Amino acid sequence: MNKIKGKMIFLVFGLLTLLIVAGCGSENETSSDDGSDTSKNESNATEDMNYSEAVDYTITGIEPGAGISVSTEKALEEYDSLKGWNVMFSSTAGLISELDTAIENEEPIIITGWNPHWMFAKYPDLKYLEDPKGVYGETEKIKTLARKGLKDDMPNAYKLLDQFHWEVEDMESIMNEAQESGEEIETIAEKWVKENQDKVDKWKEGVKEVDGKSIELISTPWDSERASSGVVKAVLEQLGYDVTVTPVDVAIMFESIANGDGDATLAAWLPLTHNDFYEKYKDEIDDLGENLNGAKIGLVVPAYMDINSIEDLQPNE
Ligand code: PBE
Repeated sequence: MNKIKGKMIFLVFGLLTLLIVAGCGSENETSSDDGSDTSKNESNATEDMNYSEAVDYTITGIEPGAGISVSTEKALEEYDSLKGWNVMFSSTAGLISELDTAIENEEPIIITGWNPHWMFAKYPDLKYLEDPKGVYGETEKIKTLARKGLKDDMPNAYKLLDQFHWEVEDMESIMNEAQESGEEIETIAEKWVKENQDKVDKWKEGVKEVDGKSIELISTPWDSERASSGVVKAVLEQLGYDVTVTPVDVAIMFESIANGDGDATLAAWLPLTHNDFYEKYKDEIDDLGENLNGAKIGLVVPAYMDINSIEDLQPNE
């Protein structure tokens, strides 16, 4: 796997996005200073407008290469209420730190949010904004994909990957425990495997042990995928495999499974989040189906914000 290439592409992406965001910012700067509107506190509609103004027509996001960031850029095009808005890209850590500050001060904030994630355990009063245009889809599945040929080359690893399926609660228990204890997700994932050997044994049904074969799982940097890759790594190790987990940008993940650089991934969010990538590469990959059902992405706000839908927001005009 060419990690440098992954990083380069990521950097170029980031730089481009910065330029675009900077460009939009300066265009819109002068548009909000015309209002000495005295009727401001009278209706909900005006209150809603204040939220949009108060967040500076900006959605707080994560990495530009994430599926949820791509969907958010589509939302900005599709919703009249998001005309002239910006996305501030950063990382999960950046997003959580902005959210932390906002909640501490009861200030409005609109983030790109997703499940499974511990943000909903740490801040139980978060809510998804309704998405009447369905830009963020409904319930998502997380799928396992393998390179073509893995089935013949490593039938036992393939069978294990094919039989790996768990519940949202399983994944969340690992993420929450890691977040609360401050330990690495991979450490908690290993522990989870030992403590849930009954579930693990079902995935291993009919799978034979091997002697030191190497396998590379391609993953993404998010906690949900650190949990699933950590768990499957530990199980494959029980079976005698030598396992590498390589976290990359979503685009690189799909590319490397398609061209055979990586063996498999447990990290494809579909039918919507990673659909652009899936469509591009689907003929060159082996789709092993879902490993988890019940994921979700969307725009998320603290419950103290008195809005329910993306359409309650106001364009930046
Ligand atoms: N996520 C978590 C990723 C997939 C896993 C929703 C932030 C994304 O591509 O958007």
